[in-house]
Amino acid sequence: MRSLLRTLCLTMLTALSMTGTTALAAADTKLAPLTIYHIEGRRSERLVWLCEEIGRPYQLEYKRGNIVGSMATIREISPLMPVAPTVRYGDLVMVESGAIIELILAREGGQGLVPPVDSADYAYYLQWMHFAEGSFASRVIADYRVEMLNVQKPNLGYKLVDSEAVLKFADAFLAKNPYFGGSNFSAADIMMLFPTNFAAGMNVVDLAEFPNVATWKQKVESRPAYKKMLEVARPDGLVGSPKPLPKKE
Ligand SMILES: N[C@@H](CCC(=O)N[C@@H](CS)C(=O)NCC(=O)O)C(=O)O
Repeated sequence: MRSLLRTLCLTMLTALSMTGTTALAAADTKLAPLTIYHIEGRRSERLVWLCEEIGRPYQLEYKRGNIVGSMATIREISPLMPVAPTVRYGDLVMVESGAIIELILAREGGQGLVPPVDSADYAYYLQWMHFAEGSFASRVIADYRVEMLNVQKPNLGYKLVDSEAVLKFADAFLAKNPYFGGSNFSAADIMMLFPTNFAAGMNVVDLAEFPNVATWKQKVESRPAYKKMLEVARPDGLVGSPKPLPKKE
């Protein structure tokens, strides 16, 4: 029974690890091989989405429905900093989604996902590329954890770092610009979606209060490359997500 299960798992894994390469058959042989070590619903989805946007071949490694197993694989590749995403890009093993995206786009040509360097949009692009992790994800995740403690021990009155101010800032930008990179869809949008979805999905904020962000989210999630990402990197929907906060009154 155990060996049957192992064979089944190996077959599934082989199928999964082939997904990206199969989807993008017209591989450019000059490109360094890229393996994305992934966990469903996590930041590694950014890289799958990026590759689907630019038609860049990749190999996707994860154990479907098995977050612990996917993390164990990542730990083998990056024992000192086991996080999703970890990638193997040519001979390099690398973490930090924004840096990986910037490296791929810089080495392989912006592929339409980076505004021209001398444009006003380029400054916005850089701001939101870095804001996504530097301010947005860090504040939202801090607020999620603090609010969880407040739910468990209401009398301690832990203070939040104010995710709503972050969303207000993003919403005001999107009132004047269709995308975080200014006029066009860019890698900054790919970076910004994860913390937006974490904030909304975990009930840290109510997206109904930020209509421009809500409209933008709908727009970027309807892109064919995003849908393809969901198909290959999240085939069973969200698995093993953290517990959402109670909904705000
Ligand atoms: N700033 C990093 C964050 C990476 C990160 O923390 N990833 C999460 C998943 S979304 C993770 O692997 N967490 C597991 C852990 O920290 O043990 C990035 O953007 O790549």
